[in-house]
Amino acid sequence: MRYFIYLCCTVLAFYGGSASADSSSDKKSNIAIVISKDAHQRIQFGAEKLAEALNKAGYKARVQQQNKFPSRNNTILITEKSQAQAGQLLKQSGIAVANLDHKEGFSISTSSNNRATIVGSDVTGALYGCLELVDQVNATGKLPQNLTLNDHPEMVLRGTAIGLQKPTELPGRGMYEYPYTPEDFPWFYDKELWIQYLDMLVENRYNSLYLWNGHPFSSLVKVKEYPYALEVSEETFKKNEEVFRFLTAEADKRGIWVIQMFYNIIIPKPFAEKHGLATQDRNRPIIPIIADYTQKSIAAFVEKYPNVGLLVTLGEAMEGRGQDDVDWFTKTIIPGVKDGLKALGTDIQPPIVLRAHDTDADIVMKESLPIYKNLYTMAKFNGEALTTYTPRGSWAELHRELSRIGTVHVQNVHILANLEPFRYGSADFIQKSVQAMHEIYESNAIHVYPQASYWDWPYAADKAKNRLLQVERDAIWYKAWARYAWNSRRDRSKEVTYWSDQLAGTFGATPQAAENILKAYEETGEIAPKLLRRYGITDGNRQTLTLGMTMTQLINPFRYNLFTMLYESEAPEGEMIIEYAEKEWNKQKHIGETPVIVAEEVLVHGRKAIEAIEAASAGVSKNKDEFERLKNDVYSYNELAAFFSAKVEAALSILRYKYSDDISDLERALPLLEKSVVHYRKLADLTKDTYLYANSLQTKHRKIPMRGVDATYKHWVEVLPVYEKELEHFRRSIDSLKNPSNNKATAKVIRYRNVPVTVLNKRPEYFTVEKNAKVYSDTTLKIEEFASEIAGLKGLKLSKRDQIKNGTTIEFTSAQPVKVLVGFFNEKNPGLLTPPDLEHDVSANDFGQSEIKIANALLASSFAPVNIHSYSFPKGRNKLTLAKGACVIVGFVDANDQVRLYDAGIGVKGYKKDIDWLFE
Ligand code: ADA
Repeated sequence: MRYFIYLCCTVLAFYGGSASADSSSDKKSNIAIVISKDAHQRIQFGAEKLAEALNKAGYKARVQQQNKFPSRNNTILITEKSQAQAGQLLKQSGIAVANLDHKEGFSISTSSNNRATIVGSDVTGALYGCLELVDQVNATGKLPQNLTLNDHPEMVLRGTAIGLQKPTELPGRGMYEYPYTPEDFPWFYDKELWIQYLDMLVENRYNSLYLWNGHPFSSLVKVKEYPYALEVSEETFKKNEEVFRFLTAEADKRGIWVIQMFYNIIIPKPFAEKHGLATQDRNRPIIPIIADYTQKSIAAFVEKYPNVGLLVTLGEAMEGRGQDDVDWFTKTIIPGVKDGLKALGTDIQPPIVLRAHDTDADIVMKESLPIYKNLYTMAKFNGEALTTYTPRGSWAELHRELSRIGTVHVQNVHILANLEPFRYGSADFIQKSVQAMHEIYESNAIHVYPQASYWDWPYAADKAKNRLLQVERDAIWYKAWARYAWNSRRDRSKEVTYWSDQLAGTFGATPQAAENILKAYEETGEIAPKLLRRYGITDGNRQTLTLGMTMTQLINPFRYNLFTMLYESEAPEGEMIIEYAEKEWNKQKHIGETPVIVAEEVLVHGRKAIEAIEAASAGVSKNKDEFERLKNDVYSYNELAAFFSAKVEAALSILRYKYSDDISDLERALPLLEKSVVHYRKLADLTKDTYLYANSLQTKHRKIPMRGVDATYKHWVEVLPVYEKELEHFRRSIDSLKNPSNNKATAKVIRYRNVPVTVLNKRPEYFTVEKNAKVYSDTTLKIEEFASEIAGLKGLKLSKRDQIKNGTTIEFTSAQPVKVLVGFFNEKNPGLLTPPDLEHDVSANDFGQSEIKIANALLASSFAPVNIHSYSFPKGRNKLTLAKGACVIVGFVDANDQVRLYDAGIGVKGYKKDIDWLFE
């Protein structure tokens, strides 16, 4: 009772104080922020934030929970549409209820004397209304008077991603297999860091947070029937439970759904070991015990964390596309969720987001919607990069198809492999990208990856005394996507003012300096997208663009498994380097964005960015260290642009030689290639002391420009010698060509050597790689032509029909390490085995098979030419399993054979000689 009286007195004193104070709106006054006694925690959170902002601005504001909502001076009233007070408030304030039709919308009405009303269309809307006032108070230092504002988000889901993943694989584990432990993810247990991150999310009005991991369940739940599946110690398990509960509760307060992502089918290591299974195996059919375990662990998860949604990747660890995906989703995952809901006694369905990655999502959706309503789809915006805001082609069609299902379709701004590691803050590019999400993809939701260093969360790649946090370094990245996800139709000239103001705040900059900083961001913001979409091999993270590209990658991209969708869908209409060279030679008209246009444009972007950042320097008074780092990034982008520009010009001259046979074309290329190395050296100098690495994925999956195995070739300083050597080699090749007596002037042929193996398949049949040999036991397909390197190899003659129906399994023993050479037909056709593809399958290099060893190496009858890949095995007994589809087993060769990688051009119409040898 005493406590009650005390409380009343304080409230009265507080309130009385305000009433007797000068109530003019300019004067800093006591303000009561009134919310109802049973106000939702999001409204409480919003009210507290508003009080904080007002107090910082010099007011004395305090939150009061009471059921009377008095209309008087110095009072801010907050509620949401369905609350008891809403009707009265709407009437008093004149807010029209029709303004509150949108999810997460709000209306604010303020009058003089610090009177304000905030009504949300729901509790999150009320929270956002508070935050809108917070922003205004922060910007102007006072509570706005006579304001009427109605607003709501344009995109319905606005989220970010955090990976519980690491730059390298854990010993003895496969890709994505990272149990949640304090040893591997100390930051996961750092509650302060979570609060900092969640506050950033809510300040930017994000309403979802996705945690990415291979198989999180065995770190977060126990399954009664499978106690041995738990992957972490009891002590860690308790910590995980606690942190996950804390995180989901804090997120909920801020109107944020936590959504747990997982890959399929991955099983926990102890479970796998107990049952003699692999943790993941793309070629494994669905096995009942794995299905049962997965269903039960999902059920346990849903029961324990009912406020958490699921993001599902069907694929990567499951065979391609097909019925298995549908079955797994409808017979294992959805039933698991439903079992969990049943155990909870609720029918409120958590959201399940289905990724269209390595899956026919539309088919899976069709089968799933009748049994589960709260489904969403998600697909990558520009692959694993940022390349264009004018996406088109088949990828755009897929997006539209998913949007038109009628459920919400989420844009996945996935790993930004071409933006790593430099700062990115082009508000213009980002705004146009979000507009494209609406207009071209017809979608209405977004999910944003970290700007760089996804695999190294929470740190950025900068070499600084204390490692920089991404949440701080890349604040502009998170802010820009969120701002346009909320409203993409903002007026560009006002946006320039908005961002300049923001940057003026960050760097204590004069308006002119701030505008220049924005300009530097926007000019550099064009460079990486243009370079990748016009010269790149892939939109995937097997390429790190900022480390550059080798000459053979520029002049012979097909040898490196060119991912053609990059050019067809993720770039404006235009030409590749090789197309441009061919057209030039044939004097044909060029179309769209050409390699030459980009080579010129990136130089201009680089120059303008430098001019802008230098002009800004003198006007910066705060965060000077960070400004210097940003400036260094601008210089780095400029050198990167100059490196590519010169190298691409060299490439075009070299490709001309392919047609002209004129050595002067090569001679013309030489100074250009030299120039590119000079710029790369400058880039290495700029990054030597400022960056730890370029790419955060430091495994064997990285291929371009160099193999990234065991965290190698991850820094410019390491890659520079590659380009220096390439230049030297080229110089010598020109000399050799000029001196015909020098027999080094053409590539030397080194043959693969057969090694003895015992094939354990039933009654194996063989063929020899020679003219007219039959490569299958059940067709008449005969070898017409082949590369000298594979002549005489002993291939395995299999049944083509059986390969198509059941896939290929070869068991064999050998006394020495061996590589199995597998030929993939160079054509997309349902009956043919698809080549290893790291864009959709991270296990595609587990045996070193992702790279083409000899392109167009063999021609059999009228079939497409065959590209050869190799699968490495240790000595002893081994098994090679390939998915369904025809391929040719060309031979078993010595694992140490180092045959030059190249394109033999066999069976390729109009093929012009191999010139890769000029560089390697
Ligand atoms: C590719 C990529 C992986 C991962 C995956 C996905 O396989 O190489 O790193 O991002 O796609 O989940 O989309």
